[in-house]
Amino acid sequence: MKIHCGNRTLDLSTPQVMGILNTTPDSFSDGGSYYAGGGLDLDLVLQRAEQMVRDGAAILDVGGESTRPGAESVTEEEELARVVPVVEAISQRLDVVISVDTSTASVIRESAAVGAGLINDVRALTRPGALEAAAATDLPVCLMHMQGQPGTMQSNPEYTDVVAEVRAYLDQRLQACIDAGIARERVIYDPGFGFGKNDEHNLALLRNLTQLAPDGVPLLVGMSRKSMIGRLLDRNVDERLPGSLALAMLSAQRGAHIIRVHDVAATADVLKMRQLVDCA
Ligand code: YH5
Repeated sequence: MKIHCGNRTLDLSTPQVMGILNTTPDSFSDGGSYYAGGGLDLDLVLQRAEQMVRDGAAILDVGGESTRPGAESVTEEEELARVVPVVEAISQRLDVVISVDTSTASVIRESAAVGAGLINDVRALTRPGALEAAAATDLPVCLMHMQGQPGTMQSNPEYTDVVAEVRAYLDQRLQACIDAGIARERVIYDPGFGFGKNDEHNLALLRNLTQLAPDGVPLLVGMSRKSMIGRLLDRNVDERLPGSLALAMLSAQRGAHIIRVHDVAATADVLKMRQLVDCA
């Protein structure tokens, strides 16, 4: 399976690593922030981006909005200022697909104009103008499922059948994409681990990953360092690498095409080892 990301083609016949590049000033989960003095330090971001590419990331996911419960909401202007210069700088310097983690129409448009290769939206293009903006870019879109809103989604998530409900939502968003002129070949599904889900929900989604997307629609998963690992293993955020790697391997075994992680080198090793054993 191949997917066209602007001027680059991603080969998804083996699982690919997406490295997380957070440009929020409050980012606590990836062990650092790129803010110094009073602004975003582009050189620092570029160094980290370069390292992730050397470590084996096929995609870098640039995000300027924090979706964790309790996080400050970001204005459109602030999000543009955090994301667009980073996308532009990476696209001029590195050979990698740049994904933009955004729900905002203007960020979608302006990022695409400076070299983004993929739109990753945790709100599945439901914000006003987002669907139209994404359609106009010709780039692939990742549609993620979320129950509720970032601030409150973890208070008491409830499902009758989490796998069926997540699948039905993604199918409905796929149809909205098709109606807006986004070809089915451009769409990626993501069950949204931790977004309005308790541990049982997350585990049920992982166990049944293959049922979550129709044939030919790639699956992206993101569990790296998330709270589910913290709760299930009783680990602080800086102690979640082994759990994250286990989940990366398990998602690859269950058919994930793109794995979104903080620890690119370690994840790439795990996937390489799987490839050597299973896919020779
Ligand atoms: C995702 O799953 N997640 S942002 C809390 C953490 C660690 C990590 C407490 N954007 C996803 O990564 N996009 C985010 O520790 C995403 N899929 C897609 N497509 C949340 C995050 C995180 C939150």
